[in-house]
Amino acid sequence: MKFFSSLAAAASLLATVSAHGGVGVYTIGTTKYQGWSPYNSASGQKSIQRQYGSFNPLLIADLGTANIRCNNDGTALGTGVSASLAAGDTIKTTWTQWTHRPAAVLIYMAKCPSAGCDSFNGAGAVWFKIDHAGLISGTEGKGIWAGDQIVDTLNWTVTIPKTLAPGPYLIRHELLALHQANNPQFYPECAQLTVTGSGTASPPSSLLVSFPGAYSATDPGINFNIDSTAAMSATSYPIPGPAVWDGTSTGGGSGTGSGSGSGGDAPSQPSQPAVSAAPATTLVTSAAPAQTSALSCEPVARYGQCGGSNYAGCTACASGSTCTKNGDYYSQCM
Ligand SMILES: *[C@@H]1O[C@H](CO)[C@@H](O)[C@H](O)[C@H]1NC(C)=O
Ligand SMILES: [Cu+2]
Repeated sequence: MKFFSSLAAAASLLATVSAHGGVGVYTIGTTKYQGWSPYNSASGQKSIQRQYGSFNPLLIADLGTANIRCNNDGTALGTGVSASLAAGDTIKTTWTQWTHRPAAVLIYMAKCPSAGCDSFNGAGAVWFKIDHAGLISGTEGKGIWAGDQIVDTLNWTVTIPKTLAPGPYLIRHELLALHQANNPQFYPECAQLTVTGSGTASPPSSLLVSFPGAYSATDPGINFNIDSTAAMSATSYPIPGPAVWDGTSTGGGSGTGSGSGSGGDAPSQPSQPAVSAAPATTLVTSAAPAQTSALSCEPVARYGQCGGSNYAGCTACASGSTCTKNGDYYSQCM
């Protein structure tokens, strides 16, 4: 029954990877920077993105570990590459894949030592939040989340505060998936930036947090049950971590708190395109059904896995998408 066993293997592999993703590309102006390829050998890879090991989520049990900083390995150092941009510029991140609609987007930065980010592991109360978005409209249980935009477009755009003092910074993009009751999934990833410009601002110490440390398993946005009765009527979601730094209050000031756990829900940036409630299947365009009849397997839907050296499933993509290599171990219909 080789057919069935390989089908089952393919199905379980798909179940493992299809839901998760990482930032595959950072776009700054017209320049695209490739993210780390977690399914490729680390040896010889160069990326502005810090090394990580898989598309799998971190869980509550990982909150106290350094992995929560920049995924696993959370203390891995840089590979000598950083992206230059001016304060006030935007960064668009494109995830490789994403299927969890109830999810928050949280974006942090940390100033690196003046020598650069390469040898800085991000430890200490150095992180400040520059953007976050959670529930966009409706109720927690049935509403539209920031994760809907990631599912529908795979993109998020953030603006570097234009008052930010120049220098080397890490930027940490995090997706927080909330689809499982009381079992949040964290997908943090870090990249190295060189910020230019004539800004002089830095956030006050009251808004600086550390990873681990910024989140607690008891934070209401983390100890969260999307299936609860309360979630069916609650129209705001308490995003974990500090308030977003608006770029005006500056460091060295009168910070008093620890900076963590305020659950600040500052308005998210208005620059994001509106998200719609359309199901993910609308992304699969149905153009020419021509060659499918010649295939002996069911074509893989967009964003599904279609190749990789340990992959045993169908290598054809549904019409409208093409199989795109993302390292030797992972190809995806895009
Ligand atoms: C997402 O960003 C990529 C890369 O810039 C772009 O090609 C694509 O059109 C964007 N998708 C949407 C839906 O905006
Ligand atoms: Cu997932």
